[in-house]
Amino acid sequence: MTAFPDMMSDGPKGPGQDTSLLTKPKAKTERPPLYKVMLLNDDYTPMEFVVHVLERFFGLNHAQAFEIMLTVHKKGLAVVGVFSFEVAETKVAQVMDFARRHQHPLQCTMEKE
Ligand code: TYC
Repeated sequence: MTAFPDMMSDGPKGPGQDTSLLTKPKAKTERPPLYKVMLLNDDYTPMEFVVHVLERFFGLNHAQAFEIMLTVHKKGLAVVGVFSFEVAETKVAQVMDFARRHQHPLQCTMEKE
């Protein structure tokens, strides 16, 4: 103890000095994993159908959709977007369902980035 309160370390706290209700900063801030959604080539699905799929489910304009379709056609597959797990899963399901309903063998898959 000292006669001078200013010099004590455990005296009453001034404004902004009471940290008892503050949560500790997180040690790590991990971002959720991302998933690549890919389209696979086949010999039967019409090119225009693939372009339509890319416009409809991936929000691509016609030129972008055509370019990605051609990449898949030539290289066998291409990444068409990168999403959270749930969004990727939904896109894959939408594309697979749409292709099946139109009786095209188009395949769409996802893979952790
Ligand atoms: N190879 C198909 C054709 O020649 C076109 C195609 C492109 C199919 C992309 C699937 O993901 C695909 N008609």
